[in-house]
Amino acid sequence: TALAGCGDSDASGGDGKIVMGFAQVGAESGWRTANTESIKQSAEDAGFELKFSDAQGKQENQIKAIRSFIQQKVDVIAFSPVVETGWDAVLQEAKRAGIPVILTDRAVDSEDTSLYETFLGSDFVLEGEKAGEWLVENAAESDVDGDGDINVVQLEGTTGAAPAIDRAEGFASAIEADPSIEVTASQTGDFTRDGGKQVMESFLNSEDGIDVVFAHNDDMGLGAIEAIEAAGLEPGVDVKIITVDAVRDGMAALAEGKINFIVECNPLLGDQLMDLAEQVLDGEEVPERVVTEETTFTQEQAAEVLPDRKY
Ligand code: GZL
Ligand code: ZN
Repeated sequence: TALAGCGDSDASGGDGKIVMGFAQVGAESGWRTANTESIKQSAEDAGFELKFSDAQGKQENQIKAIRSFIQQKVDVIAFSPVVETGWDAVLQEAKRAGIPVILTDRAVDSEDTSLYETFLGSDFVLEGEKAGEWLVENAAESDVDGDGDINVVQLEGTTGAAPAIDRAEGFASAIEADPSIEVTASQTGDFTRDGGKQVMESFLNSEDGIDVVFAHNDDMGLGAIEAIEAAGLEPGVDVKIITVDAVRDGMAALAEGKINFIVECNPLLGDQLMDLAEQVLDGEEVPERVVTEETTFTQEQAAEVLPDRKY
């Protein structure tokens, strides 16, 4: 139309395209890679102009990216906050600039929910509960050393990140159902394979009678598998492993019996994000919270679905 792109000052692409600034956490895991691909593909499919930044896991980089999106006067800002705290100031700046913000994947702890339009992402407490419930249901065969106690070591996600905090909380509440299950050691592996491997190596040296590993994501679980095999033990048999995400590499390990149970965390948020952004920019009401659809997988189920997995 004649008016489109008539030198309007804001960053909306010359041809009237919606411009979205997306501040991503980083590229720490298979989940994150799949999430980034989904955001980029969905932006293209929706005809958005996407300005994308990768913060390498640093909050100050995400804040810088959001500030730059504000300067560029993008139409809408979306991001996955690497940790829950420390966002109020920059979100106030976006609000003053009249730029709507959509949270995806991870949450912020801001009391003021007027600082963002909606939060699209998984229920991480429920994910932790699903992991704990599986262990309670499979307690008998999870006491690998037969000492009557089920000793769990926990590989935590990034310290301060909503999925790490909430998965630990959900898992702890679910295993209260069986007092013989106890988390005897817990440390962050920062959601990376290397982190999971290093922490698992130290647990194998310092902890006696490890029966189960609960890793907050597949990548740390895959790192733990390397450490367990290096110690001459058989993952999935000598040590049971429960993880979260269900990315391809995790599902392959589950299908081959090295992992025992995976709780899915769906990274494919792109289409829903673009729909929500359009609704917000059209001035439509959007729900304050949109919870992602996701399920769980046993070893048998993984073998069945692996060929069709998109990520
Ligand atoms: C969860 C997401 C987590 C994944 C990890 O929604 O924030 O971050 O579980 C990723 O794999 O690093
Ligand atoms: Zn035991």
